[in-house]
Amino acid sequence: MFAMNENELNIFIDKIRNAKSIAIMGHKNPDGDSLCSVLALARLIEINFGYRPVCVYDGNISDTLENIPRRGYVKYYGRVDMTEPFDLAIVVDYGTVNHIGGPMPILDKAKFIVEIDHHKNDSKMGQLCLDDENASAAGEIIYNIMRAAGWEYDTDVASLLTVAIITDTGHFKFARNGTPMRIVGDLVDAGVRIRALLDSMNNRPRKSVLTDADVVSKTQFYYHGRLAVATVTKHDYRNLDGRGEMILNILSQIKGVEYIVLIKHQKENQIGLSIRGRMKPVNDIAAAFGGGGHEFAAGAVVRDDTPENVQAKIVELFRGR
Ligand SMILES: [Mn+2]
Repeated sequence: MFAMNENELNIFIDKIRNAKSIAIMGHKNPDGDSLCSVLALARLIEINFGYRPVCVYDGNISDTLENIPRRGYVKYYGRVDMTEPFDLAIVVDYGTVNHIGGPMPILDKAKFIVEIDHHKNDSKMGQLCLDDENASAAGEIIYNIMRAAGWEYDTDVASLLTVAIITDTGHFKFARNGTPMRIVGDLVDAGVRIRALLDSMNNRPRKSVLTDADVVSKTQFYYHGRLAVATVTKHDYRNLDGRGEMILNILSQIKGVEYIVLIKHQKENQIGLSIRGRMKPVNDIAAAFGGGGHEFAAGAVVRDDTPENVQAKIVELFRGR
């Protein structure tokens, strides 16, 4: 397990203890790790320091996260008074400064910034960085801080950290080592009702799930079934939940499929592309459309083109692979 730097931890504790106002935020359109890490840290501060920090977000929160504990404690940035500087701003799981969005004025004015992140980032914004690139989730770092500091916690904290870790590791599939499993094992022993917690995330609107199923049923296959291309029409796009992760998931379960492309007609003159390779890289395909991402999961935004045209280009790019 990652060894928390005692000196840094003491500075963090000191900053919390002496702050009269604290704001905590993650990245825009928060995912399970970002949102739950923010709420877990806020609850830990409340329990251990008797002070409730302000939790802020920008963008949309997925329906799957509507039932997480303490969901009501995170506020849309437009409803937060950002005129007065906060003594302490804590930014969790943010990636890079471009992903902060609306709450940025809080960071511009804050008297002190602490960051807690597991993303690789060459221009850090924290004056104190409790980062760990080997952590599988920001929730894992929060857990390590909690343990190293000997903080008290409750079932809400334990449940939030569990959701953070399980979602960011894709139910442990992307775990970088055994630590996330050990932490969740510990949290379950501490009282997390894992079955009820995960079931509470089955909360998508019917329309959204049925749209996914409809898009999947119209998938086209190329190169002896190795390439699957699905398209979300402009009409269906508004029913899509998030990036269409479920569609990509279902198609990746098909025997023989090696590459999956989802073409999303987001609006007039804008097409989003999600590209996945099951075991082979696809980031060069995204780059051909001016996009990027990870080796096996990449994307792009295409302007001034039709979905039919984009599909034809994609099929050509995969020729010979
Ligand atoms: Mn994360």
